[in-house]
Amino acid sequence: MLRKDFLWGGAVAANQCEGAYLEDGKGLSTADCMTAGSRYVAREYTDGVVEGKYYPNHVGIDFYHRYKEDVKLFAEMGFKCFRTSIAWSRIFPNGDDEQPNEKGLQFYDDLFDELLKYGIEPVVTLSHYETPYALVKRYNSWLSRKTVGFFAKFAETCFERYKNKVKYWLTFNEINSLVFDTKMSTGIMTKEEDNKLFVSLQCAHHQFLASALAVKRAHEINPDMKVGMMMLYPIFYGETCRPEDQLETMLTMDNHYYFSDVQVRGAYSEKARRYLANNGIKLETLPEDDMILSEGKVDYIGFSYYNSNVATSSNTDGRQLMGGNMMNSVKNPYLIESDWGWAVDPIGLRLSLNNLYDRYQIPLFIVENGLGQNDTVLPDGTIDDEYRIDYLRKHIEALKDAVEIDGVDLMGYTPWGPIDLISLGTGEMIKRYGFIYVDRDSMGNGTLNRSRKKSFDWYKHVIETNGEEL
Ligand code: BGP
Repeated sequence: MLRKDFLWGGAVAANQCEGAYLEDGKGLSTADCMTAGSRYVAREYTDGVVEGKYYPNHVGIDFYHRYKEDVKLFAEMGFKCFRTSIAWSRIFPNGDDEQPNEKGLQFYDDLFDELLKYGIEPVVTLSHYETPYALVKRYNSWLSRKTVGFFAKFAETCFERYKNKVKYWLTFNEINSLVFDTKMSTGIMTKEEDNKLFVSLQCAHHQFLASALAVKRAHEINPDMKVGMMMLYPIFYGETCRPEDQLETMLTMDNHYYFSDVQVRGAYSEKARRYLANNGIKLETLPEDDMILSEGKVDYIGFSYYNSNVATSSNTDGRQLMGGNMMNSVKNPYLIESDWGWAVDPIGLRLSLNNLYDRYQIPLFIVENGLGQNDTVLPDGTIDDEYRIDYLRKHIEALKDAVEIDGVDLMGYTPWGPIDLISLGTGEMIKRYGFIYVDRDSMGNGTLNRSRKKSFDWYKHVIETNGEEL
């Protein structure tokens, strides 16, 4: 049985749904500078907002103005929690402002009040792939140690303001994505001549410090607050049982445990130190850093899981690859792929839960999972998304196995995008995850009206029965 207080809900990010990108004093963020793309065309990250280009996040799904209607629908499904993020540039428009923007703070007060009115616990990410754009221009974003201080102030402002409303926090969304996409989480565009590994790991070091300072401060402000780390868990299988493929699998995963080891254990592992030295990376640090990290260990691990990947020691030139959340790998012949090429693998979720729990022994929280697929609205207005139900049912079965058979301590499950929103990877609107359909296409046409899909009632029943009836 899942625990009685299991946190069923859904997860979004401010920049992918709120819109109102310059309203009520909000400053420009890195996410506001991402154009629309598709599965085949990469999103472009522009220097500020360029006229004539389409930026889907500027309107998102207009959650900023419609959140009451949306929260009501979440409540109707029986959500116990709702994960969203705070747009940093709503609170500190330039990131380095002296005073916070009151209207930004008020928006989240109102949103949290609305959730709490229905008994829905907010789960809040402080940084979900958006950095105030001014910090990128003025300080080179997370490469600068100054940004640690700016973030710490932002975090403290949020903890002080929402200490009686928000119990569950996450610091950096998918922090380990820094190893393969520095731009997404920092806004830094590396140049040919840059040492990319140094840039990403120096930014990571600063985010580790910022996260640790936030954890410590949160506990001082309200000891009941729980602050988690958030990682993309990219489980890898070796392509064959050749030892070389297994070694490749281990080395690939080491790149990701590099992050969770620091945030959970409060120190770089010996392996991480060797990795830095072997790659000739000398991080810029201060003597107090070890202490800061050790005092800011997280309370739980939040992670996203969508698909599994395959590691190989063979040459991949000319081979057909499969997609996945933020990365590609060689194909897994045993799995089917979604329309966007991501391998559907519920057992991979059970394995991921086991891997993380065996390694760290602290509570886990699946804060993202789901199937991105376009939906067809039938002539009578209904949407029969049985494929989404099927995906989620199998993943919930897998997480139950991890809890009931393997003994994993799991706090909750918040599938990604309970309401359709802008895709992070492609900027499309038609890559839909929701139980709630939003009438808008990838070019920005549509009424933005909301309607219930078939999965809406299904998920409601899952929550009602605490996952007993799927
Ligand atoms: C994760 C992000 C989310 C998100 C999700 C789905 O990496 O944390 O912000 O959107 O993946 O990815 P996509 O939107 O590309 O389908």
